[in-house]
Amino acid sequence: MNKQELIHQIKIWLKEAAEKIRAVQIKTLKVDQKTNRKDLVTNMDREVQAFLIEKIQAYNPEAKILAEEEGYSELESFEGQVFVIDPIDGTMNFVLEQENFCIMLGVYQDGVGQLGFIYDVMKEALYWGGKDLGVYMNDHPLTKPEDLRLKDGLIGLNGYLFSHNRWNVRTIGEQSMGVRIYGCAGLEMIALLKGKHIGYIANLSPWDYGAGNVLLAEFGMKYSGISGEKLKFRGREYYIAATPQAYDEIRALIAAADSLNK
Ligand code: 2AM
Ligand code: CA
Repeated sequence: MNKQELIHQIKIWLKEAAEKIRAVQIKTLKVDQKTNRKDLVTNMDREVQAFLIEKIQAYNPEAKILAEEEGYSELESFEGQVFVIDPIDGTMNFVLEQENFCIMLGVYQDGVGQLGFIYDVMKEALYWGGKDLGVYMNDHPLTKPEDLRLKDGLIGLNGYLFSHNRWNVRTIGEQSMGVRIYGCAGLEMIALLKGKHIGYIANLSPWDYGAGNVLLAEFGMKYSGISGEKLKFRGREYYIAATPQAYDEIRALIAAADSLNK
């Protein structure tokens, strides 16, 4: 199957998965806690993941899968074709708001990002694209955002980092035009891709950044671990993504906080 055909298939899978989620009666949803009372999983997270894995395995039985739920959360090797899946990104929003959550899927080949898909389920807006393909919202091409500075735009943060002022984020927020906290990595990635935010700092797992990074790279955005290191794609880690200028400014403010703490 060529790349265009794979893109076509993935869009069909994601639309079908989104329809399943939109059809859920929220009262019948089974909600469980994972590591703590704020870390939730529902039967829909599990069902959507199983649905996508079944489609991927029918398409390529050799493909490897890295996904949030049920024993797919670590991979030994990224050789070959790897699908990175978050069946519901923003589960808390799904449960409490019934909006502001995404389905995310990234396709990697030998560790290199090829395709990324972020589906804002309730808005029926699919952001997708990939290496040398551009980035689209449904059928409309997006324009590469301007390389704005930190002082010229909004920054997305994760609530925990902000309330604990980890990594100097209060100063970073003050130097920006303002802080936004969406509680959904996919929506933060979308805001960056549309040029509505200039940066995002959070504590993320590989399925939270796997799809988004492919799209950010296509638009020349920078991303890394908190000290500029390559992302590990294993476990949760601190994450920065930003326009190239804002990225360098954010990194300098984080480094300043680091040296103060030593
Ligand atoms: P999730 O809903 O798929 O877990 C919230 O700040 C963002 O961080 C969401 O995108 C959320 O994705 C992600 N996240 C990753 N690990 C998390 C965890 N253990 N608890 C809460 N949010 C988590
Ligand atoms: Ca999830």
